[in-house]
Amino acid sequence: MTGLRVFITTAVLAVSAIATAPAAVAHSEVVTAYGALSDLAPAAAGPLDGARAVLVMVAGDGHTDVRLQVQGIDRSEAGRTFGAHLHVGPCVAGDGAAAGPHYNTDALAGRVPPRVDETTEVWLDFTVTAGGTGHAYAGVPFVPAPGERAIVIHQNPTDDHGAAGPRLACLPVSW
Ligand SMILES: [Cu+2]
Repeated sequence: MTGLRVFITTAVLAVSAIATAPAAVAHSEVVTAYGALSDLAPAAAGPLDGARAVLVMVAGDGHTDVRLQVQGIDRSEAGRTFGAHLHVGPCVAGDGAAAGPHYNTDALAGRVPPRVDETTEVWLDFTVTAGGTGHAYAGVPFVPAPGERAIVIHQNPTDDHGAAGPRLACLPVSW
């Protein structure tokens, strides 16, 4: 847990730096979420069973830095990459569909067709380390609107169309 505490402290320090900077950043906000992942595929044992995660989002001036740290992943999965994204809906154990589609700024703005990439969505794919952890960072040119939302972790890496296969687990994030 020490690593997780350091992670959060770093985010808080970053915000302190923003707060003391000249008025360039009028508003900044930090959102954190942490805890055990909820299982979205409970019918079978999975590589993320028992895993935990920390999410930190630091938003300001139309930009958001998002960091995800996962620990407790089955170490036999070292080297595997999981897709992960911010979804619009809530994280409900056993109900992957509840999380809804990706949080996509174009889709939410009604743009047709929406662009699906790392500038309109929050993609947080991570590759499992030998120690059973995963780390991801996304810097996006928007500030996600508040809501009851979910970070969904998928079976596969995210492809060019934003698809990453079945939903395995999620972390709730509300602000
Ligand atoms: Cu997703």
